[in-house]
Amino acid sequence: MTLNIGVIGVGMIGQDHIRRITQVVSGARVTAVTDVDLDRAKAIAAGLPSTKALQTGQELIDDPEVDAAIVCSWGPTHEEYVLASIAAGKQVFCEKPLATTREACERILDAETAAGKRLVMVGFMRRYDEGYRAMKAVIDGGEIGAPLMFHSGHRNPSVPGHYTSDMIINDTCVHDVDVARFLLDDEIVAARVLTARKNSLASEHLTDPVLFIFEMAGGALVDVEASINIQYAYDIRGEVVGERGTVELAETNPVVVKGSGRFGGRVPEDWRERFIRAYDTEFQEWIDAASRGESTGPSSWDGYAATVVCDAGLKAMQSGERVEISLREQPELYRTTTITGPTGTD
Ligand code: NAD
Ligand code: ISE
Repeated sequence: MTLNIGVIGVGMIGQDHIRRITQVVSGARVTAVTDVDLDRAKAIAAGLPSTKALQTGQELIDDPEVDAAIVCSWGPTHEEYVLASIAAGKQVFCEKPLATTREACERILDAETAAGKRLVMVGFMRRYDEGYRAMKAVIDGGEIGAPLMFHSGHRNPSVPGHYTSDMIINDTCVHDVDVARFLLDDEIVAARVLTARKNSLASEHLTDPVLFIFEMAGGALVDVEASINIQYAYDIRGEVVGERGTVELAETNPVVVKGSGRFGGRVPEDWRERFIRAYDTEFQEWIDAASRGESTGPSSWDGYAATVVCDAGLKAMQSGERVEISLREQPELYRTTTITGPTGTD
């Protein structure tokens, strides 16, 4: 079976996912696209075989030639399209964030729970990265003992002009929030944010860098060093310290070059390069599951938890205080697939 996909929002990552679906992974084709910038949607459709440009996201979701939707529009618009996909009974892949408020995420949880089956996957692609998957296998295998701390580094060389002061938490650190829950298989119960001396290369309105600290329900601590103007490269770091050992992400460069009395290798330029294989795997697994009418990977619950933690992080950044976090009771629908891994389906 070939899965017919409709793409809502054909900006930077929407176009990258279209390239991936049409040129890299198998089992799917893009039959429809839409964007508030309709000219952009038409231009993208014109470059693809048998793809139409539709006026609205709702029209795309209702289209009989769309089996499943991908939401790559701006964060505040995600809720509407995810809810419409659930109402239509169609599988939907939603780029992060699932939605921008706790209330919006709860409306999605309610709708999906009422539908009685998982239909939503959230684009937390780090769960598909070989490095993070290998770290998780070591932790779950018990070799390093119970995890005590997770040190995460998320360094962006620069950020686009529209990036606002909140985004270091809810656009950038949201990935560290999800990967902490994934690696440690636990929920986050409190957060605080410390700000360092400001990077003089950051725009006036941005706070950069920050240390976002989480307390996990089981007592482990997580620190996320987030930088958004580090200049030299896109550098993602991670180390879990256990009771009797550690596991950390290796460098991603395939070779080490030695010369002129030095050694070194490439550090990725941006998130597209760093996580290229993770996005490919993420899409292949989503397409395979959606073709069977199933959902896989990070769920609405994971999207909800990440949004709630980021809200708390923003409060902590503004107040300088420790902020406690509570989630609603987890519906049964999410209990078998949450946190423990991206491969479980239901
Ligand atoms: P972008 O601005 O390049 O593209 C967004 C597109 O959505 C634009 O073409 C815009 O016109 C369109 N759009 C906005 N509102 C719309 C609506 N209501 N209906 C239809 N189209 C609409 O942004 P981007 O960088 O591609 O980011 C898009 C989403 O992907 C965001 O949620 C972002 O957080 C997420 N993202 C995820 C990753 C990741 O690593 N997983 C990386 C980058 C972006
Ligand atoms: C971007 O939106 C992403 O999702 C990237 O993965 C992240 O590293 C970056 O900081 C965000 O702005």
